[in-house]
Amino acid sequence: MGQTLTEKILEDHLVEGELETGEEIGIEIDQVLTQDTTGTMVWLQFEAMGLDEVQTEIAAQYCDHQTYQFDFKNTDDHRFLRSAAGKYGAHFSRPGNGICHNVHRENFAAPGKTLLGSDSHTPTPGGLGELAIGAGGIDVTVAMGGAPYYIEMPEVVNVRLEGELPEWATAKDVILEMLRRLSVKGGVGKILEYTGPGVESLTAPERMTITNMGTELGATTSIFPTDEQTEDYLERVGRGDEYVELQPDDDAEYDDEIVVDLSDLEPLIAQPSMPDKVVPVREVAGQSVEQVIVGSCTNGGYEDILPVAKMLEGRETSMETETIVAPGSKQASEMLAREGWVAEMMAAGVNFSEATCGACIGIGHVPSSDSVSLRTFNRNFEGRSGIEDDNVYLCSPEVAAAAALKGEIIDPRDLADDLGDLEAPGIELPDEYTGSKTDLIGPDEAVDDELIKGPNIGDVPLKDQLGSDIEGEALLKMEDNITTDHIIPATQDILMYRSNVPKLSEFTLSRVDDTFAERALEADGGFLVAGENYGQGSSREHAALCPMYLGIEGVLAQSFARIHRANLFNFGIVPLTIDEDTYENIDQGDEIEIVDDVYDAVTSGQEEFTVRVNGDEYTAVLDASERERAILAAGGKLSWTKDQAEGAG
Ligand code: MIC
Ligand code: SF4
Repeated sequence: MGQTLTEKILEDHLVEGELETGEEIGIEIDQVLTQDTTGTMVWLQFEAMGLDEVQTEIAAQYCDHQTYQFDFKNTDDHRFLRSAAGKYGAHFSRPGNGICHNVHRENFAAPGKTLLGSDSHTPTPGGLGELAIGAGGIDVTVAMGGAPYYIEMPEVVNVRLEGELPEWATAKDVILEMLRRLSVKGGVGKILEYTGPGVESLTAPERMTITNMGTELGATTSIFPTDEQTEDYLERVGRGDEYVELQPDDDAEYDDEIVVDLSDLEPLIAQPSMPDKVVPVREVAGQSVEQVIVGSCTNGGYEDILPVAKMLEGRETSMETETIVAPGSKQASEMLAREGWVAEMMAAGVNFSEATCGACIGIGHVPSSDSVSLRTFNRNFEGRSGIEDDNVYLCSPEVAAAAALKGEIIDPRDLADDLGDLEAPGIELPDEYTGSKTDLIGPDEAVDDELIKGPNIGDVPLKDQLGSDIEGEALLKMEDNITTDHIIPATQDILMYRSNVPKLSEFTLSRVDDTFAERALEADGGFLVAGENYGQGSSREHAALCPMYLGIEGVLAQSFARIHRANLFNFGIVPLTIDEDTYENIDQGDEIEIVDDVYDAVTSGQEEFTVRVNGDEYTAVLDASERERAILAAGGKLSWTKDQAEGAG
């Protein structure tokens, strides 16, 4: 039987297990990436594990999420990260150099390699044929120390692309269409492998817009085969020698198939406040737009901003709309500046910003209250923009530029009809991606060789070994699709405590209930209860680490998002799956008791647990591998890894 592309790359990196759906496999990791808001924990854990040198081919530390440095805490984090990269042998990308995924794709992403990153959009270079997976920080730490990364072999789904995109439809519309069809949980447990005759019409950057946002579907990763487009892109970034041809076998068997005819697509838009609330732009046209932002790791490339610049050239943006362009990398900014496009955009009324995540997580450019903000980003979870009553729409750069010109949501085809002389800009790659490399410091140019820790950088909290009796209150009952932005928001006032867990924990779930953290600390133990897809969104391990710090011992949910589920194991919190009936029967405040001897049950491989709620008994399921059970029993991955090292030594 033939192999899928996913299977080929996995087999090449397989160190444990078999490529059977649902089986746990261990794979070798070639590259890791981390960023400023997850990276401090990565390196603190690297230090706590007693590791002394990066073992992967490439390790890259980016400073991208919080680059405005409002406070010494941000600058201290960045200085610490530079020192850690220097001491342990990683590349260091300075604040302002751009978003990790953009800078990584320009400099390091390569077909056939594996990449593990402490950011949920790590799958971006799947568009170049790299098998790239997002994970919690400690998983990245361990991989960077040279150990394999373990996952359950996902289903591999064939996403067959046919036809070609018509004018004004873009790669963003391809992934918005996928979200419309599959929803934010439609990709959980799956790798989406793109195939079919439509693939060759998409340039590598367009493919990376699609793979980037596979994360919003909950997919483990997304990947494209490699071909002339891939080679062409690698040549233009000056790394043509890293090209390898990678295709699935003709008789490859997939677990499922989805067909998308590109020629049927039209400009689409995701409405507030979930990336899957997708409709044609025409359905919501006419609403006035106060803010437009072009950028992010999804649509912040040179190729994404150039169409905007072309559409705005010689025109003026609406007086009612503030238009911001924030490229994904300094390289893109520098190239657009040298070619004169930055000046054109500025003349049209654009507020040109530095290359940062910034506004995507509510740092800067917060929309005014109860107004419409149109963004080319990948996520629009409620409150993520920095204000609770936000109305964030997600769309392509072309749709964003059309709104900037008109001052309201408009399908660019209709704007073109109105204006008469507006042409579809299409996609254009530069002959050569130039741009200085001054902000990327290689391991052999390291500035520091010792860790520098400012006063805000704390220790990694440890949890005791798993106990036998777990009981406590259902401290919070939540609905479906709770995001990590609900659990630990990423806005500036909170983000600056990512290296200070006791302080950060005060904000845990405050968006859902501002008494939670205090109640949890007082209760000293207890449960969280949630519906489907609990913990979707970010890779931030703080969303498990902080509940752990507050004493939460178990989460009962109808289902979990992949990375968050792994993070719960990594921090010793028992994730139990319950059915809808059980969910309905638990109220916030109920006393919950796990009837079994939890330690024994977890270590002996028991799957079904009896949970007593107000005297009634229900079944909850622990679906976990032997390794995950051992991690849970040890009180989390840090203790487990240390125990293993001691055992071995
Ligand atoms: C996000 O998009 O939510 C983030 C901020 O990039 C996170 C990482 C983090 O929380 O630091 C992610 O996607 O993993
Ligand atoms: Fe940054 Fe937003 Fe991309 Fe996350 S989704 S890496 S915050 S640009």
